[in-house]
Amino acid sequence: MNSQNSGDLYSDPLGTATKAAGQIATITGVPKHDIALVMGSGWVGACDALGTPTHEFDAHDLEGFVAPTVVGHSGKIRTYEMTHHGGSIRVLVFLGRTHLYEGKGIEPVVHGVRTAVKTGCKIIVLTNASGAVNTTFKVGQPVLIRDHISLTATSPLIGADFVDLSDVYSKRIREIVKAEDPWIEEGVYVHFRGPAYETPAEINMVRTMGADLVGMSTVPEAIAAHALGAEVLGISLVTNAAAGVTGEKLDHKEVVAAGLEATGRMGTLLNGVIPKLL
Ligand code: 8IG
Repeated sequence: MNSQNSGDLYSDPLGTATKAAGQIATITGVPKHDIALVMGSGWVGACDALGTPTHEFDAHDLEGFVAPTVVGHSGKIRTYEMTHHGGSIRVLVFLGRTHLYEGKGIEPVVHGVRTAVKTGCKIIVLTNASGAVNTTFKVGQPVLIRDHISLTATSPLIGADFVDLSDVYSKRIREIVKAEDPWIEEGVYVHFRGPAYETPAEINMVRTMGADLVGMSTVPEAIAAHALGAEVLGISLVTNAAAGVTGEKLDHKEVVAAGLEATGRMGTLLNGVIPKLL
């Protein structure tokens, strides 16, 4: 992040996002993007299926972006041009994200999606890796996020912004994905702050609550994007059974490995779905 501007993100998050969006337009020469993708752990390789990016640059060169600290989150931004029915679709891709557990507050966590909306994106695709709370889910399986449970006691929204969250993960878009991949399952994603994984007791608690997937991201971004009027698609790649399910310990290296293994299938899914979303 450009340090003389770091205060702006916290005091004026939307103004900072607007400035960053202007910088993206200048760097890429693309005045308006249509769809943004946030590539979570294990998903970065999947965007190679979208073709050759027309531009790639470092997020932290833009107003308000912090350098990423997690393995598998490079902090690069790419722009792709895809076509559908002869028309051109501009896709903005964030390789990696900032998480609440990094301790910088919630503003950096949602700055990417806010910037994407300010570049013109009306659809935000949020990908992540997660642990399976639902014991029928298998490692390497993509799951459509149908709804979420937030257990972080924080929100990207401040003040009397009483946003309706009954269709955050757009039903319209979920139907398009299911038409593309009829076997894809849906689930409820629960957000814990981390960085520690859960205890087996916590996993049993959230299973009782109706959760299918557990992770440390996506929920604040979905809320921030929805509050700005964007439609959200959330897809989670199951990379481990949640704590206590198999009796094995959880290890971030396994998460990255499971993601690498699923790269091809996730790429095909994104490449098929993205042109149909607009
Ligand atoms: I990948 O089991 C991944 N991310 N909180 N718990 C939480 N986050 C995760 C998990 C998990 N697996």
